[in-house]
Amino acid sequence: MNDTSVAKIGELIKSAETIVIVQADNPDGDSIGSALALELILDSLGKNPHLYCAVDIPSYLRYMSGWDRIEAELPNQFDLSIIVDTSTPTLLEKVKEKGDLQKLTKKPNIVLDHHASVEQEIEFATVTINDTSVSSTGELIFNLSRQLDWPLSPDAGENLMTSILGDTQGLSNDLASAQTYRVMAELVELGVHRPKLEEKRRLYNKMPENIFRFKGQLIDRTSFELEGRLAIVRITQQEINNYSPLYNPAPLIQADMLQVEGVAVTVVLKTYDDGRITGSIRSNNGYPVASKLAASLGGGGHPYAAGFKTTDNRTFDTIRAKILEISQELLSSLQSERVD
Ligand SMILES: [Mn+2]
Repeated sequence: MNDTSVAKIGELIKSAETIVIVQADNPDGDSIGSALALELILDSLGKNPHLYCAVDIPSYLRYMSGWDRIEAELPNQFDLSIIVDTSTPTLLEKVKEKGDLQKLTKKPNIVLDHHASVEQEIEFATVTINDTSVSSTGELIFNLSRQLDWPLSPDAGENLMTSILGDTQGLSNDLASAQTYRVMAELVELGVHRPKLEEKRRLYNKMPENIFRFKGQLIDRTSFELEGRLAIVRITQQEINNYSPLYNPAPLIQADMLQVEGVAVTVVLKTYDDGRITGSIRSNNGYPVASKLAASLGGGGHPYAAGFKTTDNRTFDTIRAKILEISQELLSSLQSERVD
């Protein structure tokens, strides 16, 4: 994080009153935790924060208090916007469709992110911090709050902890650095109670019986390719309609796919009637190929967690074949690196 950008962020916020906090089209634990923490911080700085997300907040994230303050409309007037957890315009398509992106470009804008592979930057941003050394946007905001002397209440701390735990899968993946643990320790000192947070999340993540049975169907349909190194499953529009409002289908199955012996990479594909296909990619430790695989389909992300979306009407079979081909290449080049 360079000092000039940090100072600039401090100034932009100081001179603004109404500030819109924008989540991209793929709200996850980090995105919502960062947004809610920023809202509390800005509020205590005497600002008038406004939470915005163009898509519905998935139900599995609704255990977070404050989620219901997130609106799909921009306020009539605002002075500044802050985009959290994305630095690519491809994840702001819904914002654009609603005509809101145009409005954002007319005012100063701050982008706070931590994603390594970005194929295209948000051009209208006044300041961008894309810090790949932190686990999550939540950790980035914690660092900013220390540097800029922002007040951090236990509630804001709880949101930041949710961000960190979300992106590090409970401090279990490579994104959790020594520094991340230090930040976690400081959050605990601030008064955040992790067991309570965990309990809240678990309670909310309980599934209805039909979701449990749907999980069985997905397990049944998962196919194992490339000698068992790639696990892939498809979710149809009908299933998205039936089950997505109740439970996010990819997290329902993907962790279990990764637990199958021999599996290196997993892909959960959602196919929509309008031709769109989205893919959630997760890979096991030692196989940092997720972002590269996503990039080959126009997406991006982290080495172990990435995603993509196609809108050019390529068929499911075409996308599937491409995934097999690229995964094969990426995995065999990993193997040859090791031999060398
Ligand atoms: Mn993130």
